[in-house]
Amino acid sequence: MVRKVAFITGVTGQDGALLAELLLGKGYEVHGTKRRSSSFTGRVDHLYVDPHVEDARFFIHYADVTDSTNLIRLIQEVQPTEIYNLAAQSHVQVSFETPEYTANADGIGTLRLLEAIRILKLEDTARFYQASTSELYGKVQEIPQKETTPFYPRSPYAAAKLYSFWITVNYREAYGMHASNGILFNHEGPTRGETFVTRKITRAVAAITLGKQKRLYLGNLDAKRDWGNARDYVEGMWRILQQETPDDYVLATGEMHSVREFIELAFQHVDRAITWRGEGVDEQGLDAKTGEVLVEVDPRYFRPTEVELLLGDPSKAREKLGWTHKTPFRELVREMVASDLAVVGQEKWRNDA
Ligand code: NDP
Ligand code: GDR
Repeated sequence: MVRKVAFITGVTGQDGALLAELLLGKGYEVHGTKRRSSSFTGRVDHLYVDPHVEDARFFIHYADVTDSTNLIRLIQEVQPTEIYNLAAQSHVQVSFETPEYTANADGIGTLRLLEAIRILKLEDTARFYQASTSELYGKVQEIPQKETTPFYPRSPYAAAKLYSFWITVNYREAYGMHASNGILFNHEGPTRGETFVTRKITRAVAAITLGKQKRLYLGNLDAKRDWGNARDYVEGMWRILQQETPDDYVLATGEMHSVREFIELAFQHVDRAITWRGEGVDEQGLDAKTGEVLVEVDPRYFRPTEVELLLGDPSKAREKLGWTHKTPFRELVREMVASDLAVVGQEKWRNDA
């Protein structure tokens, strides 16, 4: 039988947990990394089984992508056939506050993993996936954005990921590694981190509906993104590594919406229509019936350099990988609002009790 052993850095993140679940379903043995400091492991708790159980196939190891020796030791121990590098300081705005750390984890972290493969002479047995991003496109050069569109990073996060993109290409060309980049556009879901804009909105809509919050403060409402469902995207990551030849692929929906549209749709799911008043920093979103201010712009959420719009062309992934996104935008928003109504409802119930 062919050995199928996956090593996932950042398994406690949104994508890591969904990917682990997908691969376990496909019969893989899955090894994921978490940090000693990870305070939140809720996304993988349901996958965990006591490693003493005979048929356990999911294992968690402590690791940090800023620590080469622990990566080398772990990869030597696990001897993975597929390595998915998802670990990153993944928040664009936070990268302006912690640029050096972000470069270390999101840039050099990738180099450390590629070097581990080389040092351990696993070039012929281990395939490597790098979590590249639509943020690489940054300042608009072409719409829609595809594999051949020039990059123009607009944040320390994107600049670090640019290094990772190219070092992955370089190790593929220099050492014949099966190393690929997935250039993924924004993908979301009920387990998305709470400070990313979609989850911030759906949590707030739930909290406002349940009387736990009065107002939602946001930054740039004009930003436009190509938002897909994370569940669909982890399937694409896996498909990328099943190809005979390593390559780079855009995964996107090919549809774009503004932050403002996301807000309107999220409130629609709780039967509230929003009207807009003012402009720029003075813009407010009002309940169309009562006039109550539900959304307000707070400049603290503006970024020093913004990525105004991202729209992906996933044709190559469709043709070569047979991959397409499956979740309509409206359905994604509905699923996130419904999930947050349940989550916030439970929190309220516990607090009240
Ligand atoms: P999350 O922020 O949800 O998860 C990131 C994971 O990386 C967490 O498990 C985190 O652990 C871990 N991590 C952070 N720093 C380190 C470190 N120094 N060493 C080891 N682990 C670390 O991100 P997503 O799941 O959304 O994204 C996964 C990857 O895909 C990231 O690399 C992201 O940049 C990239 N990406 C994401 C897109 C998206 O729309 N979601 C789109 C394109 C790319 P901890 O809990 O300890 O912080
Ligand atoms: P992004 O996602 O920067 O695209 O990076 P995020 O959800 O943080 O921002 C999307 C857009 O919304 C605007 N925005 C706000 N953003 C946040 N977080 N909070 C706010 O209050 C707010 N108000 C408006 C932003 O300015 C931006 O234009 C995500 C991450 O997952 C990256 O790791 C990944 O690489 C890219 O997606 C693709």
